[in-house]
Amino acid sequence: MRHAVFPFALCLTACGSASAPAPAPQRIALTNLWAQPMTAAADSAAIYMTVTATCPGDDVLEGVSAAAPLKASLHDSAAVDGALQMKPVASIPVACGKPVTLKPMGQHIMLTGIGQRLGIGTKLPLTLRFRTAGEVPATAEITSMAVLEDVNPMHKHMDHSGGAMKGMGNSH
Ligand SMILES: [Cu+2]
Repeated sequence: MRHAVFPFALCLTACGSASAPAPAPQRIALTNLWAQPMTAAADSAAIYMTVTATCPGDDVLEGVSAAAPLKASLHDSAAVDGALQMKPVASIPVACGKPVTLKPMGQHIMLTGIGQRLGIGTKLPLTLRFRTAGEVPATAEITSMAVLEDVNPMHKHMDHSGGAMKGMGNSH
């Protein structure tokens, strides 16, 4: 009668966890993903999205990574003396049921180390790390070539490079 036992044995390994009640897992929804270059050279990008955590239970976006040699980090922006400045932040809280929107002039994900000029349609894969939900993969696409002005004085040395003027846009 081994053939009658066999399916049961299969289920012990494949279905065993079904009987163990577990709390509903935290779920994270990422919507409206998009990105734009952050410098005139268009070799770094800011990534934006709306992050929603399901209830119950709040979550915290604690980190982000991208495939080497790209570097991804969480950033916030503030206007200081009329100029936009960005600084790294350790985490971004996401209260359950209250979407958090990463957007220009605000919180965003910074991607550097790209090493080539980005264009419309470039896809940027990332992994977001949440305290409760764990790792959540995401892909943002470059949909705007507008470059925020006065992002960071250290970027100005790139302005002389070929093609940079196109990236600066038509300010008039
Ligand atoms: Cu930034």
